[in-house]
Amino acid sequence: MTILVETRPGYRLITLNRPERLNALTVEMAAALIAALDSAAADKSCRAVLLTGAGRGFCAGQDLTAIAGIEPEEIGDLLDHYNPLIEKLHALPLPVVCAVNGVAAGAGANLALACDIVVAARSASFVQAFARIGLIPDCGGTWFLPRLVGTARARALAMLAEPVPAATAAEWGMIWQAIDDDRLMPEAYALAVRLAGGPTAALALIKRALDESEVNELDEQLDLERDLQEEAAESPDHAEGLRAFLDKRAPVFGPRAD
Ligand code: LHQ
Repeated sequence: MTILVETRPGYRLITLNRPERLNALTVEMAAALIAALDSAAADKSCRAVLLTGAGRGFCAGQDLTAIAGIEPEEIGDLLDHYNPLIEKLHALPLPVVCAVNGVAAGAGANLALACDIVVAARSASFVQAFARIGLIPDCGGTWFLPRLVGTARARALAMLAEPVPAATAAEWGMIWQAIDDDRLMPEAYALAVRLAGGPTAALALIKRALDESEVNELDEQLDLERDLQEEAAESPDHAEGLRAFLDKRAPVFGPRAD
């Protein structure tokens, strides 16, 4: 199986599973990932997703053995399979944690950047490897990178295709945290559990608000915040959060109400 999906209490653990190829992506894997995300979103007991890779790499991007000798239009056709995955990950109404356990190259780097909270092992690195093979960053690279690290770094990373160590990626704001290798998965599980115990409706609305801020003017964003805040205020989680504050106790958020 090219991916492994484990249902854990409160969250789904999805593991890219072609370790002998550093989890290089195929069309089959993209389809399996989309199906796993759809299934996570449809299952009301699932409140977060954790994505990681098996073996020593996170994901080496497109499986290059599959594109040798294909026509240029077929490269575009391949992206027709990957783009819906990136969109789905980004818009999933559940928090998505990515634990980058090793090198994340090409589309693999941008798959990670499409997630909500990215943590990486200190030994991991991010490489916009595309220019090395005469291609451009895809799977959202030209969209995520400048927004995360600014245009100066985005241009250099895309053009030079140099690896960025996890610690630098964290320092630059490309990812949330670099974590000692032996602590990566325990910390990633703890993050997923913490998010799974969070106010699911508010977390989904936070994603929406931040996404829409990419294109909104301030006045539009303030209007959106007003509307989404009303929605959040209607959730039982808000009532519980407020009650817990006044009672001086930790909140116990209820099941997904969507
Ligand atoms: C691989 C791969 C790989 C197959 C390592 N494919 N086998 C999307 C859609 C449509 C079209 C085009 O593009 C895209 C987006 C893209 O993602 S394009 C960019 C694709 N990725 C790359 O260019 C990265 C290629 N890989 C590398 O540069 C290195 O493998 C990195 C820097 C990731 C890791 O280097 P090492 O740690 O030294 O490992 P390695 O190179 O020895 O790889 C281990 C094995 O994995 C090796 O196989 P072998 O049989 O020799 O043990 C590699 O051939 C295989 N592998 N990446 N993308």
